[in-house]
Amino acid sequence: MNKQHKTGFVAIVGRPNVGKSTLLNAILGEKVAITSAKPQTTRTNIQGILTGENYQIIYIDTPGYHNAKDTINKMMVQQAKDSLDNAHVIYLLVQPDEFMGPELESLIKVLEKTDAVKFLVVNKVDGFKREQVYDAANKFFPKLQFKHVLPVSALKGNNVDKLIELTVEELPEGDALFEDDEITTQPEKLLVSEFIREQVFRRLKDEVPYQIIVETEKIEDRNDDLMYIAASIIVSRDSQKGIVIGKGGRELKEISTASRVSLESFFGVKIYLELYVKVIEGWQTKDEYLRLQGLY
Ligand code: GDP
Ligand code: K
Ligand code: MG
Repeated sequence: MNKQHKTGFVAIVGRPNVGKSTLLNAILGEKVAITSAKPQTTRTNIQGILTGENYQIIYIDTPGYHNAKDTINKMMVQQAKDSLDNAHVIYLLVQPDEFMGPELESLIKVLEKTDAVKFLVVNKVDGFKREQVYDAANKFFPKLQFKHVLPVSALKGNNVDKLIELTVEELPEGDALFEDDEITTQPEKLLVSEFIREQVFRRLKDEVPYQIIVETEKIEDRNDDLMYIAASIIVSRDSQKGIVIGKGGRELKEISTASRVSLESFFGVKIYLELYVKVIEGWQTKDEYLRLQGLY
């Protein structure tokens, strides 16, 4: 074993919408986790791998910690808890205007029981005054033994390098677990589904995004620079199908175009995307669909 090399796991946890997935993407310099202005965009733990000269960090981006009521949301919160088991370092991500509610209290109680080194990461500093950032740090700091308190902007990339540097210091010695060109462990089909689901989350209002799941049926390399993808947006009711398709098919067309653009930028090839909408009543309670989402 190369004595100088360090390898370890880092879990990114916090309340919904504080910017966990945006931070992971900023750290990797590549989008592997979908993001949106809506809470509960992330449904499963997503692994992102950062390989440096003499280190490898396996990051786990988690669904937001919230008071879950239904099966899928309970599974999402369980994913966040599972991520803590193997973590060497845990980032508790907060934003300056966050208050110390019961959900955060309970997350902190869970964190107290882990042996991992904890960092308090105050995100979105670009949108707040300096005093608000200090206030946030003071509010959360006494609650848990944090090794570092670091203000960052995941969106602008401020202090992200510093965060990585401080993290590497805490990792144990060990060989790399992944090839250096691997940036995520998500299966390709799930990744494609997620990129499409992101556009549904970004474009559609209210409840509909929470009632959909995406199934990628086919991915084929047609030649060196053309990839064919067939996928379906699955809704649970007919009325939702109409909303996803939109007047004269406009909404579906926009979702499809935006998905294609982000998939092309990820894969670096032209994409031919065939996107359908299907109704499957009660997919939320069916194992095969929860598995499709990477739950279980
Ligand atoms: P998650 O639910 O914690 O994974 O949060 P997301 O990464 O999906 O981000 C939620 C929202 O916060 C999105 O609209 C992001 O663009 C926004 N956001 C994330 N990081 C920052 C940041 O550093 N500054 C600002 N202004 N917005 C951010
Ligand atoms: K979000
Ligand atoms: Mg997220």
